Amino acid sequence: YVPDTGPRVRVNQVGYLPKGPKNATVVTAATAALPWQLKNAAGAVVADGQTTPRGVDPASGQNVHTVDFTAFGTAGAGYTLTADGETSHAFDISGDLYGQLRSDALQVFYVQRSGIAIDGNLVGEQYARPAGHLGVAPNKGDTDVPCQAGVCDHRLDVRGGWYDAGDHGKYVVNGGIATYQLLNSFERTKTAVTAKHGAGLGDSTLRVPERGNGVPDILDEARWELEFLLRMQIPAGKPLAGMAHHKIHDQNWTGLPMQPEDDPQQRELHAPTTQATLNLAAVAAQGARLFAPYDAAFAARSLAAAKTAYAAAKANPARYQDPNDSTGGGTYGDTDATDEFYWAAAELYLTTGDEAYWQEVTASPHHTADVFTSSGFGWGSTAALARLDLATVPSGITSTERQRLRASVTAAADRYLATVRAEAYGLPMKGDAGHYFWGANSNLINNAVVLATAFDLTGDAAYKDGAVQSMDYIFGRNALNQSYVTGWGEKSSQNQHSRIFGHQLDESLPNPPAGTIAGGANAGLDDPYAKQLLSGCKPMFCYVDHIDSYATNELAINWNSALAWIASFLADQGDG
Ligand code: 9MR
Repeated sequence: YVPDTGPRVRVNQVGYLPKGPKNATVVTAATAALPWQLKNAAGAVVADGQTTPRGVDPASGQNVHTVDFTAFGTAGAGYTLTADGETSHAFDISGDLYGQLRSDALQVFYVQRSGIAIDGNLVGEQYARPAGHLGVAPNKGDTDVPCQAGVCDHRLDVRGGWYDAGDHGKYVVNGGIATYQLLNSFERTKTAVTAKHGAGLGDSTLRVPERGNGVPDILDEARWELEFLLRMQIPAGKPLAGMAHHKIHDQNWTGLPMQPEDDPQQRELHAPTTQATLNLAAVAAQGARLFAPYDAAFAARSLAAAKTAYAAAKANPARYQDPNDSTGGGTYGDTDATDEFYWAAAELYLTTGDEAYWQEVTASPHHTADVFTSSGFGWGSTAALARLDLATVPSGITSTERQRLRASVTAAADRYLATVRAEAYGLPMKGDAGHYFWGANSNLINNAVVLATAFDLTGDAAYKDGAVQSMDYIFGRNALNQSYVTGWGEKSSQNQHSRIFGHQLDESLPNPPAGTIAGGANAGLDDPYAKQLLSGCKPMFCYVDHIDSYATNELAINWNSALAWIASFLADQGDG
């Protein structure tokens, strides 16, 4: 199988910010420097120079050169870059490049909502659908869900929330990080100098049915999941009260495509876990401080649930998810809850200022550890979420301590910058197979989030440029010449694994909407379709835009939350 990778000059197909970094990669057999030319839409050469030979790139196996045309900053549409007789896809240079991406990345959460009809007036008629999983036949529904055999005797109403990904499962662990990233995108606007006080995330800015209710739209979207997470908590009086069920999904896997309202399977609650309980504690605490100005009662309810959850986790510190619990839904298994304890304690401290939670924070082994790994944070490694909030959210932390926390963020950012510079495709992810795993597009974006946060903390433009440049990979500056975000770039992913958006299987159904990011290249080839098609692939080639390849081409809320966060940051950099 030889993928069509188009022109050998690889650019960010969306484009470049006028004052931002502008880099490209050329795939060539040449070993000596080559001339390059930047042309405007009329074909006139507006800049030129010499490439920098980079040798063989381990991630792609290709001999490559890089081009740096940062010095050219004239806004316009339809630029192309030519080198070695090849001309890149066309791209823009514009300060307004990413404004719409913020809104597109966030509309994906709305179309993933469970338990509510999707309004075509908001997102387009092709995405309109009836509410799913409300107990209307053939659904068994999420309104009165029993536990798996032997797990519990109660039933819960766990309607709402977002479908996790291409499946119809709802997982507290993954809902946690996704909700955190939406809430954090909003919280950032309170302190980040470039965030322009939440422009683009406020009321009536996004495609949500709650627009116009006086609450910032991104909080409305996050609340849809937060309410679901609160419903997953075991009520007082029941065994393990205060703990959160790990997940709820179908008894057996359903096929593709499958609309939520057509799902006939029995839904079941799975055993509570320490990690799920701490995810709930963390985001309910975080939500409590952010909702306080808009809905004091909801904020109080969230905070109470967070405190109860934290106490329940302390009493049950090692109830881990069964690694074999993968029939009908994913596992989200994790055998270390210390990072979730750190995260939950940090959020509870930041919301309450309570000394007891600060003691929990400082007692955590993560508090003095380096929490930023080269692989980036994700659903199973959440200590970085705590650290980023401790470093950015105003609190009573002493200035010496805050300085230490902030220095840990900039030290990590320095390492990611070094990787961006070392990688011939300019991404903050190292080039060996071990870094290209399931969903790694989100991990590399999360490294860009750390770079962006370092910029917010210091104002040092090198960090901003590193974050901006990191996204070139996502939008097409890669071995496959592939933009991983639907509708963004000349050649973008569109057949992400999804039961709802199954156009590739049924033409009457739409593709995922604009702003949907694919999991990305995964050297693990963890699905049969990728395995048979791509065996032997170099890491950056281990991707196919086919609906069957769930391990390289699924959509997921925790991946889109990373995109939404960075999109909001990028949109704020406008003319920067
Ligand atoms: O994103 C998850 C990835 O980190 C794991 O390696 C993978 C296998 O356990 O599962 C991914 O999560 C999937 C979840 O289990 C079920 N819904 C779809 C998720 C995205 O593929």
